[in-house]
Amino acid sequence: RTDDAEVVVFCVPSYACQRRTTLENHNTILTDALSLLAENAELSDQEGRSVAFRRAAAVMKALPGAVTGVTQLRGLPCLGEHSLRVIKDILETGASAEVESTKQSERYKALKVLTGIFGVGPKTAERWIREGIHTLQQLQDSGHTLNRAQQAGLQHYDDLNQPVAKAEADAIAEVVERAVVSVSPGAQVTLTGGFRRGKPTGHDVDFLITHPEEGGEDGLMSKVVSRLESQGFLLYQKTTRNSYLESKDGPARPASNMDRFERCFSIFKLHEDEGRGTGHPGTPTGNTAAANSGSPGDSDSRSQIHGGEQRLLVSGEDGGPEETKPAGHRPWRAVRVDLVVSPISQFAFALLGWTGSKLFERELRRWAGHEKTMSLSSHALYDNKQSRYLRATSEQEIFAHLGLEFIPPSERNA
Ligand code: DCP
Ligand code: MG
Repeated sequence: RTDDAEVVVFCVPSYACQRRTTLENHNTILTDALSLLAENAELSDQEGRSVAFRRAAAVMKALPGAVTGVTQLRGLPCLGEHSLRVIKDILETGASAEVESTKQSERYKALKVLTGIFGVGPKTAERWIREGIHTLQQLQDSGHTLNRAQQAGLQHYDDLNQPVAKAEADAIAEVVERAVVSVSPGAQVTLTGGFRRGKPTGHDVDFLITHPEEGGEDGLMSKVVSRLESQGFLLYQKTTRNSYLESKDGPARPASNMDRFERCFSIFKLHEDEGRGTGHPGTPTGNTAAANSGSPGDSDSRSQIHGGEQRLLVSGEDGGPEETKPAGHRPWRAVRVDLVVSPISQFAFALLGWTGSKLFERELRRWAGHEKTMSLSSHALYDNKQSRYLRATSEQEIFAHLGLEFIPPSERNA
């Protein structure tokens, strides 16, 4: 009882969208552990479990200080029995046996390796694992036919599993902006996703494109993609049409949180000299490139089956003088880039929906549905009681409609 009086008891609201979660995390050991269990559950098609662990991790991320004992957690939301046990084990013994054994399990490792291939989701990975495929080499030897995305994913495996730095995102932003403005002078490009939240790195770069005149965005995506393609910036791209108003076109689609904007999933070819005002798009300058050493994508771990990239190097296709470059060096790297086009009337919703984090988005929708009887998507906010759409031209207005305090992007890192 005397101990209790001195314990700092934390207190946070239960929805992540009611909290300010910065990148400053005082409990990384606990959140890494819970996130790993969340990831493992997600990869194993156990969504409920995954979300429970993610919510628990998000609560720990939002705490203003490091947790030292379980008594501090009394009354905190979203900490189920399982998450509490993991936290307790770590606080008391320094580790969680469940987390450690998951991390070391063949199944988890194989799921990570295989879903690390762009174009491979948990279901495909699971199927391959059941056939005994655990490594990239085994996958190649299996003779499985890979689709175009997966082939590109395999070809650029190392690059795409290398975090993207903010400076690289900025360089790509310049290229994308130039392309967008050249095909539609009034159009606007916004960096979204993790980089808009202030993250120093990301797994991809996300852009939202719009035009100040409603309808001005029509046909924009295909023009931008053609432009980037003709400039040699796209190693891979797949564009999906806007299907928001097209449900009559095909069989009824399953209910999904996926939004229906025109979207381009791409793999970008980022040149070392891009974004520094020296390079001309699509014409890699070998000499400039050769003068630079150690590109972020130039890791020594390039191994196993990634012969595709190596062979390009040997051919000297992008190269400067061979003898001035270390073996295996090439002046570009592959980066995942997502482009989304939204009409201006939906821009605020699209911006809010594409800024994340994923859990923050999920919690916003849960708040809207459960606490406000509203439906929020990346297109609109519908008030089910008033039976009408609520307009908004800024994120601030959307938070206000939802009865939430405005949380800026840098505090949406739940
Ligand atoms: N998003 C979403 N639903 C999808 C895809 C994305 O709500 N089906 C939103 C939430 C994400 C944002 O878009 O925060 C961008 O998606 P990413 O997967 O790129 O996530 P982040 O940018 O947050 O993370 P990372 O830094 O790993 O790229
Ligand atoms: Mg992203």
